Amino acid sequence: MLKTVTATLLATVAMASAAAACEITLKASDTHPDGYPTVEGVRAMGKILEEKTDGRICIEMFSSAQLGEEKDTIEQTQFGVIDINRVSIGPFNNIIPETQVFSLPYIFRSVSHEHNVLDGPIGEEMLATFSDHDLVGLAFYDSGSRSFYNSQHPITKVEDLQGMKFRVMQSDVFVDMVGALGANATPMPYGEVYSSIQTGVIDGAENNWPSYDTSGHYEVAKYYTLDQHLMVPEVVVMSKISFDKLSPEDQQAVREAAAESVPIERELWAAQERASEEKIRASGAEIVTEIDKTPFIEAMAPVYQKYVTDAELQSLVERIQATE
Ligand code: GTR
Repeated sequence: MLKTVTATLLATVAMASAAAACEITLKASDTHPDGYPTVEGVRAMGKILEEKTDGRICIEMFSSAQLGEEKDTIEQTQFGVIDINRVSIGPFNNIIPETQVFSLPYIFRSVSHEHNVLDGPIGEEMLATFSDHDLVGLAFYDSGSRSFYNSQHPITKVEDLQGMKFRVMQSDVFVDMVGALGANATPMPYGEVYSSIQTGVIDGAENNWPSYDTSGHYEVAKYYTLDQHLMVPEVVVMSKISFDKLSPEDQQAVREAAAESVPIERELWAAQERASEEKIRASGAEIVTEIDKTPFIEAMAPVYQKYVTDAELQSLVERIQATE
């Protein structure tokens, strides 16, 4: 008993002194709950950052959209109210045109193709585009591929989507993507999707296995078709206002901590993807795995035409396609 009390006391003292040692606490936001790979990725970044700065700089994670839905948290990050934000690239599309290229359907051929792009010069250039928008792009995290799910019936071909209503992230690219498939898109915040499916405002949405699982959407939309139309990377950004307050050494420590958290998040991601798939399959959801993607890919031509509007974006698309 005494031993337990002593241990608890020691742990409390250790925690208090660790907290006291933090001269700067960076406020971080994520829409996902504790345990989700992106949330734990940023927490790992925080631990690395503490080590690099002898405990002077800490990260406090506000998970489960405690600080708001993604679009609002991006604004708060630009204003310096939130210091670090882990968001999908999608909600940046209407602010930073270059990010639309990473949001084009079927732009990435596979996870390894995506990693090769993100880990190379194109990834660096994409992170740099954030600096014109009061943000500092720090790192990309994995988020697998997104597919359609709905409450009505299994989708086995493009025609099955005709006239259906799908929620998309708040980005014009995704509205046009759904339109090109003959369905109707409703952009809305992630947190409103569950009740919107439940009440029939929309027929479904689209996401990866872990989000389909942890949002509970599979409970109200049990038909999931692995058409894998999108691979939208997650991104960790920092407020430029907060970043500029740090010394050059501390800025470097932040950049390194973010980079070093990438392989950790990737490992967590791979495990979570498997676990979520297993759980959802066991839940009785109807999964369409075998699907001819060619008609889906072909239907996306107008989306490329509309968004790849100048020579610069065209060259970016070509460089991505030419990456191994
Ligand atoms: C998830 C992503 C979130 C959020 C969500 C959405 O896959 O991790 O950041 O963008 O999708 O659909 O809103």
